[in-house]
Amino acid sequence: MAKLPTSVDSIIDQYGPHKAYTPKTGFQGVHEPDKLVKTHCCFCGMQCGIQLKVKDNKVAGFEPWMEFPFNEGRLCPKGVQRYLQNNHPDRLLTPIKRVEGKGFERTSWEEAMSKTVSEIERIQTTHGRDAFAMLSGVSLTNEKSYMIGKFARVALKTANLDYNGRLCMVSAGAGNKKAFGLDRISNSWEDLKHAKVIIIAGTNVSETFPTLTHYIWQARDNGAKLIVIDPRVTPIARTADLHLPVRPGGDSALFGAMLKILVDNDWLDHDFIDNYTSGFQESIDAVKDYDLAWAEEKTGVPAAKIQQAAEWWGKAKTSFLLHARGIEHHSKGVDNVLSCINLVLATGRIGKPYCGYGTITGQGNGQGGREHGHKCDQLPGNRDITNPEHRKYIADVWGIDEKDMPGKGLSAYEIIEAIHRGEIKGLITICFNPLVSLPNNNFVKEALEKLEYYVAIDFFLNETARHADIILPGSLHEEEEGTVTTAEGRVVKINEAVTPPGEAKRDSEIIIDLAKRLGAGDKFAYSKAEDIFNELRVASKGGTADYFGITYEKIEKNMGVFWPCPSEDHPGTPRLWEDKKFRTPDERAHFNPVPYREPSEVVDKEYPVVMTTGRVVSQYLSGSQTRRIGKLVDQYPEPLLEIHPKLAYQYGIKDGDQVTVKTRRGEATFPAQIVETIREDTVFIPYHWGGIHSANQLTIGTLDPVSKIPEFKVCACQLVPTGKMASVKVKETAYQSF
Ligand SMILES: Nc1nc2c(c(=O)[nH]1)N[C@H]1C(S)=C(S)[C@@H](COP(=O)(O)OP(=O)(O)OC[C@H]3O[C@@H](n4cnc5c(=O)[nH]c(N)nc54)[C@H](O)[C@@H]3O)O[C@H]1N2
Ligand SMILES: Nc1nc2c(c(=O)[nH]1)N[C@H]1C(S)=C(S)[C@@H](COP(=O)(O)OP(=O)(O)OC[C@H]3O[C@@H](n4cnc5c(=O)[nH]c(N)nc54)[C@H](O)[C@@H]3O)O[C@H]1N2
Ligand code: SF4
Ligand SMILES: [Mo]
Repeated sequence: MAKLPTSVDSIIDQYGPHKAYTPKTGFQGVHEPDKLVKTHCCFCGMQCGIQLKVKDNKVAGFEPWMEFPFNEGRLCPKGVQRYLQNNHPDRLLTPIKRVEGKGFERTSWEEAMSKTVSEIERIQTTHGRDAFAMLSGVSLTNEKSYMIGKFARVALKTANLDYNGRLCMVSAGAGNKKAFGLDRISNSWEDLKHAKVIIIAGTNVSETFPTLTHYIWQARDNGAKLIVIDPRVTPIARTADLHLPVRPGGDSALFGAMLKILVDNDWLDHDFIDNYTSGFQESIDAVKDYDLAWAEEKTGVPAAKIQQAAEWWGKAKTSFLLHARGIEHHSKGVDNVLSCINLVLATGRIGKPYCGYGTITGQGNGQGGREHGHKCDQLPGNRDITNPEHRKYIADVWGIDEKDMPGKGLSAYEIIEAIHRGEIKGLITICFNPLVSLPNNNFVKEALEKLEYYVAIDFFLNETARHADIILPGSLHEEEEGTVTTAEGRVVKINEAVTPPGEAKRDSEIIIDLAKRLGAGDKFAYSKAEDIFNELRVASKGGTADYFGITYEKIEKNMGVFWPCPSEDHPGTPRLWEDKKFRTPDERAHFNPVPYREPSEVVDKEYPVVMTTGRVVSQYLSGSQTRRIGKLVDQYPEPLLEIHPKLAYQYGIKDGDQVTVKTRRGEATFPAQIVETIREDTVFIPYHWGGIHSANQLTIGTLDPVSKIPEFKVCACQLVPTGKMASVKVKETAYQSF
């Protein structure tokens, strides 16, 4: 046995700063920190509070932040490991450039930036301004999101800016805007604890929002009935009173049939419908033929279960309906969302204590990042880039002529399609890994290879950036101050714990430098993050996402402020719609008729199995961050194909066998994990890997016509057992409960 080291320094010498471990202090307790910095987790939309331990300008561990009201110190496996990125050996420390035949070489900032600017100018002069596009991401703070929206329109002067939320919350956003005129969950999580019926549709909360399960369990302790709608018996479904194992793509039929049951039994809030909504009659006309037999056939859910769900929902005194990507990642994602909202409006359970509705926002700043002009059709405050008044207001804030502001651009996947067609020639990406995360990624790869110039800003060399000409080393979450808006609409403060290592720079410094070099320096004269936030406050003023009354001081004092917050003396709005004045033009909440549509690809003789994709607890998004963290990799090292024993038997597949999955887009091979927790006609593959392990080689690029979200959650596939065993030992279960 190796001799145990005796001092902290020798432990660090022997194992490296993050491997240091003593039985007494634990894995991360070795360093006596120089300081503890209160901030938030860099991963999902829960934005759990955490304290980072800083030693010698490095994040060396963490402590729980017990006082932060949402998570009260609780963290999930990703949250407790996130600190391992800061000093990771893969961290990009200098700009690098691709040299044909040689791979990547170190370059100077001056060369990297001047090359980038000259290529932007060359491409835009030759092919027009919109031939240079930008793709961004909402792991970035509100300040960076806002600034990137302004950068694209004022400095780069392109219409083609979009973001990774296009793959995430846009169906919910479009549904919310149609129905309520505003895009935010209606209540804070506190209200969830006291709701008597909770529907959770298409979200594996225990793995994707682990700290939220505490609230659901508290509701159950308080007597709530829990209904889970998912093709898999997810960990939360195992604790549910009712599980509806919907066939992927069937949700709007299910919700339509439930609406019909509410109407047939008069489980309706007539006062609310008559006085505060519009469009009820058209919506119920659209579902008049959706009887239980039809719904059972379309959804694969037994009629009795649909009836039971409708009855519990219909008779509930208080309720909460939550959904996430399971119902939104569809070519009818917006329809699915609207069919949920119809159930909420029919029973009038919104804008009251313990009665709430909303999507669970995915990425760390998925909420704030979708409000302040990061999207191809949007300006700050969730304003509309095609609306003349909105354009004028923002042009004035930015000090530009409204006529010089570009119009609506292409959405994320459409940008890739335009690159493929040769119309877009140049690209900047920041905080996005589209080669792993977009559907049909063989097509995405072809597109990337056609670019004349591509520059990526990231702290790791992700799969997409490998196609870049230049990569600029940006900053981690803990390396720049700012704010993010959590999934419940609470604006919280991200505090800088350390400065970027080596020659890496803060993301905002890189953007500001580029803006200066493109001749727009005077519009980006910020000296600190708070300057950007104060401009954002003014830009959002009067918009639906109004942050005007939020200041850094107020956030710190109250541990977050819920928007809308229109003035400095306003306390913020944890619960929306108490005044029943919706933000639609007629101030009513809108029902929307939802006629049922099939998914864009349905099973047939050639492709007889339904394929769906999603997440596991220990990996995050494209995996570029979590696939570098050893313990998370150990927990789930490679994607497994979840398959029901009956379907496996039909193909002669045994647990651990390698199975090739083929779709009309491509094929990939995965070890089978035989589980009884999935529908017999459906297989599930997590998508956090690139290259030959990527589930997105198989998925379909069909977009929702309104939200432009890709149909990640359903396509048709063939299964071909290869007769080989898996290369790694298959874990006993993909789930971990909390
Ligand atoms: N561990 C982990 N946590 C994360 C993330 C992560 O990558 N890893 N990402 C964050 C982000 S950005 C997001 S968007 C969220 C996503 O959070 P979720 O939406 O909870 O995650 P998914 O796994 O994409 O999908 C959820 C569920 O949808 C089900 N499903 C598939 N098809 C259908 C369908 O047609 N109808 C219904 N009703 N259900 C269906 C799947 O079986 C799956 O259990 O998670 C956030 N949190
Ligand atoms: N098949 C399938 N595909 C999916 C999904 C699915 O369920 N199924 N889900 C979709 C969803 S919901 C989402 S949100 C997308 C996400 O897809 P992506 O946005 O492509 O995934 P990320 O892993 O977040 O990629 C972000 C990159 O940003 C970098 N990054 C993170 N934080 C920062 C920062 O502060 N600054 C800088 N400069 N860089 C940063 C990371 O290192 C990483 O390389 O994937 C989508 N793709
Ligand atoms: S639940 Fe989300 S925010 Fe909280 S620790 Fe886990 S990944 Fe981080
Ligand atoms: Mo997401």
